[in-house]
Amino acid sequence: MSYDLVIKGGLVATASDTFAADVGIRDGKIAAIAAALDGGAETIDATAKLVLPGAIETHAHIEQESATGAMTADDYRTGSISALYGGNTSFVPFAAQHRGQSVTDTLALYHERAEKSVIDYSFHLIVTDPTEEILKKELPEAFAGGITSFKVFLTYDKMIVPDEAMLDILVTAREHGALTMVHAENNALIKWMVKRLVETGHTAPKYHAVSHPAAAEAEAINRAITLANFVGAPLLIVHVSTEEGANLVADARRAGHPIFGETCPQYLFLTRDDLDKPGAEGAKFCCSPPLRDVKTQEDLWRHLQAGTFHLWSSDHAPYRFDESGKLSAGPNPPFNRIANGMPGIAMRVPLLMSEGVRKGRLSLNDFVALTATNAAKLFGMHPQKGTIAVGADADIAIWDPEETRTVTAADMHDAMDYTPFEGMEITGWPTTVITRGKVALSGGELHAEPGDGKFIARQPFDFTGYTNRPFPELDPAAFGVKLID
Ligand code: DUC
Ligand code: ZN
Ligand code: ZN
Repeated sequence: MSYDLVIKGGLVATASDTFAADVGIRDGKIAAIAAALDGGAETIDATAKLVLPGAIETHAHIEQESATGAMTADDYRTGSISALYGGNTSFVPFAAQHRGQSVTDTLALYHERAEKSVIDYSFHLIVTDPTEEILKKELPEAFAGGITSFKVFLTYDKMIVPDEAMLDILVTAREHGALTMVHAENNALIKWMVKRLVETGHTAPKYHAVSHPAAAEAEAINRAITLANFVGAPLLIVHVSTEEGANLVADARRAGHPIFGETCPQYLFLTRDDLDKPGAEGAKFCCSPPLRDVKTQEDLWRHLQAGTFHLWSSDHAPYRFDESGKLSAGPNPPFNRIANGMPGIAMRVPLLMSEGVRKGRLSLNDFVALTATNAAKLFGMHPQKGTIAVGADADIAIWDPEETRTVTAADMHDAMDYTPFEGMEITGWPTTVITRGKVALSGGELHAEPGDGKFIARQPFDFTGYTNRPFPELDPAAFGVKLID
């Protein structure tokens, strides 16, 4: 047999197995996995390296306008390049529908923006305006076009979806096999806190954390799960930042509901003390939900180890530390006028390798699940993406588990002027990244071109293993009334 490329001598790991093998690639696909393969037009020596599925980033804000008009610093070129340097071979950023906009037009705009991506991509829709037309026509059309997930917000005045509309959205999603993602924080509680803090002159960045209490997250997660379970719809709670929130996700899973959780590196490696840096520096660490404390870091590690979270995502939301981003309201902005979010798309996977796998907190297989396989399964891309198997896309990251580097902003290869992880010493880095059989990155050199990335039309949510039964009030067999399809 002949191959375009053979990766020789590495230790291959999937979400279930770790084994020494050569991997043969032909026409952009994995064609063979065997103890020894010859016949490669090109060969990569992976001795003492890990050969892993390319990671899949499923929470990133790229070339996205916020509801207040702020544009992220990264576009699809820089965002995808930075992702590649962090071992990612595909990503699923958001396409944000703002109020009054059509979903169809929004998607067309993001399809155009994403043409310069160097890695494969899809989008989650952000839905802020679920009109009848959108629920009945535009969302089903989007799902049919391979956009099988979307995000709603239970907070922010310009984004918030009331509970009744949330039920409409969940039912539409369930009917069409789409996965709803939710930003779960109680809007009223946050606004009540912000008002009191600002009125009393407490406006430094550190009060951002005070204004978004753990209770706000717990209440909204509980509500979102209750609504989803009521109609039997799958739900992903994104960026869970508290023990209370993680416990709610774990309880729902234990009860057999299709409820999923995601957490992010910032909640395990940073704390609210970072918001208290001198001057406006704390603005760099303003994100929502906010950074918490050391105990919460330990709680979230425990939940990560226990399998509560399916996803480990960056929530890359890059706003520069200048007037285009964090300082748009002036050099010393009040905490409630600082763009929410921080960059991290290049660091998500190396942080988990270093602090998770290398420090013995997670197995290599759990690492693969959290960074690639679970995302591919949850978002309808498996087995094309997210694993090393014959027939899958040859999306592979070769890692040197021994390489140690100190994190610097320049090494992120993004359009940002800081990284919140500056100065951390990280062991384990991707050295070669292969996208659909092409060496896109090797030895720090980029070989990918804008346009190399292609759109991934995703499959519907897979309900296998979940009962998917709504509450009895919606079951025609129980009360003789048919209220949903
Ligand atoms: N939610 C996100 O998911 N990212 C950035 C800000 C936010 O509110
Ligand atoms: Zn969010
Ligand atoms: Zn986000």
